Parts: sequence; C-alpha cells; structure tokens
Amino acid sequence: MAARVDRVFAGLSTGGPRHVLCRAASIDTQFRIPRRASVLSVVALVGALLSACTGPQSALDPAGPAAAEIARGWWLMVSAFTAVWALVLVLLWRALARRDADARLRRPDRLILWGGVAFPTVVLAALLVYGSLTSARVTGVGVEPDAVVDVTARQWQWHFRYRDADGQVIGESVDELAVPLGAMVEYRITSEDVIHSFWIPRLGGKMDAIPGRVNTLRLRADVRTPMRGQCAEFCGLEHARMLFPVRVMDVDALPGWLAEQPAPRADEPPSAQAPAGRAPPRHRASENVL
Ligand SMILES: [Cu+2]
Repeated sequence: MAARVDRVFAGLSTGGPRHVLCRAASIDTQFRIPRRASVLSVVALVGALLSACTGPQSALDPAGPAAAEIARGWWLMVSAFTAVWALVLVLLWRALARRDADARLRRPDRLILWGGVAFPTVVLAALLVYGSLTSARVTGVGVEPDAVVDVTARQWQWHFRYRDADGQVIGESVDELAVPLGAMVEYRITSEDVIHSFWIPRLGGKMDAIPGRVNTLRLRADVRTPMRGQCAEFCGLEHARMLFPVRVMDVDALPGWLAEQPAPRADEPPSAQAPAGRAPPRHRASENVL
C-alpha cells in the first residue's frame, strides 16, 4: 500500500495531476479482482445462504400446508423486492452513465406519476391482496379439525393436553408435542402468566399465548420429519430455552405415546401454584432436543 502511494505521489513530479490520475487508474486495475473469482464468490455465497434454508426449525423448509403458504409468500415477496431493487440499480447506472450531465428530463412529471405513484401502488396493492387471500389458509380458518390440543404456556414450560374428536382428554405431555401425521389439529393456545408465542416454523405461523384469552391455530403435518417448536415472544430469562421437539407419528401411535408420558407434576398446569416470574426453569427439553 505504501509503495502504491509513493508511486502515485511520484507522478506529481513527472507529469502533473493528469498523469497522477492515469497512474492511479492503472495501479487500481492491477489489484482488480478477476471476474471469475467474483462470480465464484457470489455462487458460493448464494449456495451457503440457501443451504441454511433447511433444518428442524426452518420456516423455509415447510412440512405442512400453512408453512408452505408462508414460504411461498416469502419467496414471492423476496422476488418482487429483488426485481424492484435491480430495476432501481439499472436506472441509476443509466443515469450515471449519461454523457450529457446537464440533460434535463423532458417530462419529469411523467416519471413521478408512473414511477413514484402508479408503480408502487400497483406492486404494494398486489402484495396486500395476495397476503389477505392467503391468511385464511395460514391460520386454517374454515377447516374442520380432526383433533384438538390445549396449549398452555408458562414461565418456562409448554403443557399440551390432547383431546379426541368428542372433546375427551386422552393424554398430556410437557415440553414435547406429538402430532398425528396428516391430521388437521386445532391448537387452543393460552398462557398462565406473561405473553408467550406458540410457533412451529415448519408447520405454520406464530400465535400469541395471552393470559385470560384462548387463541386458535390449525396446523397439519404432512411429513414425518424431525422438527422443533419455539416460544417466539420474549417472556423472561429462560425464553430462549422455551422450546420443544415435535414428534410426527401415525394417528394410531398417538395413544401409546401418550401412555408413556410421565404424569405432569402437581404444580404443572392447569394449577397455578408456581407464581409467575418465580417458577424455576423446569423445562424438560433443552437446546439439544432432537
Ligand atoms: Cu418466550
């Protein structure tokens, strides 16, 4: 670097400012990254980013219809964003490359009207309509559930109570969720203390768990694959560890799995003997749940 600077300043004594600029330009070309290396770097970066789209907690690796809808919307919006961004860059490049720097637009009002008003209105309205139409499919509104699970969140624990089609309780589990393969399950979500958020990224979107209120979310798992749920609302010091493995299994296997579950402790839901904020971290799951 010091050598480069010396060579540039040396130009001052030999050919004046113009010569200095030429020398500087020629020096820069010597250090330019080869085009092939640039392309390979971009390909490697994109590959690394795309390889991160899978995993037990990836919303871009859907295992059910609601998550697939969310992933499709995400890719659509990323594509639209990228296209608009590329268009702006092309227009900017063309403007900078114009030889006549003093040229004026003949009809600047047209550019503002079409580029500043009409184009954003059409793009944003299209995305809004798409998002509104898909919201029903994301939450499962209008779909008859095959089973019901009462979800109770607390610091820092998930409690699941399973009901059959008649509403009878058939079992419970703590910090571990069993999901019947191919069945639409209605989750009735609430909290005993602070606001939590029930989220299984590979099955669908988030739903807040709010004290004194029951929120409903319907999800279906179509793939028998390891996945993980996670609290998605900061709820205290143990929030990051408030996660649970999701076991997708045949419908017939569910009663046997529930029979193997240890009975919930006396202070676990639905009782509220452990005051909010003072309950010790009792999650049976840990970061290494799969
Ligand atoms: Cu939380």
